[in-house]
Amino acid sequence: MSTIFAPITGPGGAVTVIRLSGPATRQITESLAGKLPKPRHAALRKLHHNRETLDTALVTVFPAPNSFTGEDCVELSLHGGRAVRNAVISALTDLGARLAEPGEFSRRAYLNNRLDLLQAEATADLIAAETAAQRRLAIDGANRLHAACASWRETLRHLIAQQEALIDFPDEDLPPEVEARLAAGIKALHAEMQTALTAAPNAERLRDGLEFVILGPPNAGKSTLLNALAGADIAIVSETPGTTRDAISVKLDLAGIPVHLTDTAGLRATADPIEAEGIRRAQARAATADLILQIDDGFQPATVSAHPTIETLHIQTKADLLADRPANAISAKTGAGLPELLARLTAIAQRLTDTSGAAALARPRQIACIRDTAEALASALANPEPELRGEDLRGAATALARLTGTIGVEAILDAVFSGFCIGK
Ligand SMILES: Nc1nc2c(ncn2[C@@H]2O[C@H](COP(=O)(O)OP(=O)(O)OP(=O)(O)O)[C@@H](O)[C@H]2O)c(=O)[nH]1
Ligand SMILES: [Mg+2]
Repeated sequence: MSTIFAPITGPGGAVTVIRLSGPATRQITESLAGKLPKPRHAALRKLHHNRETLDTALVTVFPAPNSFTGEDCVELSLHGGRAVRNAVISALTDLGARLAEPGEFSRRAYLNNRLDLLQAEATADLIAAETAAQRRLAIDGANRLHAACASWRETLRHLIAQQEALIDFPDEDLPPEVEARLAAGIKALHAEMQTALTAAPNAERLRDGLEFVILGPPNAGKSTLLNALAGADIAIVSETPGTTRDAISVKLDLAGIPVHLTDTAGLRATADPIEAEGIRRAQARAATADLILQIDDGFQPATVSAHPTIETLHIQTKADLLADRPANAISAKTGAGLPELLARLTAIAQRLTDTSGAAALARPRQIACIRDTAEALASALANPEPELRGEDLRGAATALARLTGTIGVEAILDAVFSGFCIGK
């Protein structure tokens, strides 16, 4: 097993922390810093290499197995700055350590049973979280999923044991309730997983951010609305119809929920190939949106949505120019109706990401594991033949074990850990 290291702080700070993990960690650190401090006590040491002083650093040793990775670990808190970091990195390389791959520390932690796959994914999500709701999903949602998973595993273990009893003692007079209780147990577990699967798209949306797309005829005030909602001058506004060509996105934080709001080219028949490409892109964005903001300025025929299955919010713009202002109309010029629109968008965002306390399956991998488990349970229910039912229940247990990684499959591990940043 090689000894790996990586800076675990971003560049530009006053301090750079480098983490080392692996069998040669102590020896390499001693060579750099001299006598090691007591475990888990930070101590100041001069770092030397090739008779040169590299830095004065705080050194902390975390001996195996009580470390992040479960291996011997050291953290070196250096002065920030590229020269110090580069000098220490090249000294560590000289001494036989190598730069860690993305996610390699977490992968070792998983292999040493310091965390399971769900916990590893939750850590990655927490680091990537940009809004309050995403942070909560990465902490509370992941805790709920972890607890649910443990309880499902326990239930399934009992169901398998009951099924084994039915297989092993077929001729004895087992009371008929045993069979009925088993079927009811499978049904209840299946229902719990269906509930989690129903909430999954909302958890996924919260993790990835919602996609809201502004669509409508040219000159209707789409770019003006994007700028107003973003509170910044991002898209070009002009009275010339057909101004916007590229789809332009901004990130909004609606009560802690991340929303990507996209402004698009105005929809109309056009001979201009560049504008036509812009319109094609607008429709493509709308086709995968969570919400379409359908803009109408009251001066030209409203466009009919080509995306009837996607939730659509109709918005009347330029209220200041209309004699009698319709309810819900907005004016970017006077600001009328904008707070109400923001409140409606926030309510929609909350509804689309609500997981209502369900176990939050926020990744395709997690959803696939639970779907496979639920399918095996459904098959067990449809199978009264005890041996076949037993087979289905064991299949369900295997699929569920993949969720936490109790059954590790190399391909799954690669997919999970390659999504991490270096240093995690
Ligand atoms: N009076 C008034 N004018 C507005 C309002 N919103 C937008 N406008 C004007 O309408 C014109 C078009 O605005 P844009 O935001 O560029 O419209 P668009 O829908 O992005 O247009 P395209 O990019 O061409 O599709 C500009 O002159 C804006 O100043 C409004 O609420 N009131
Ligand atoms: Mg525009």
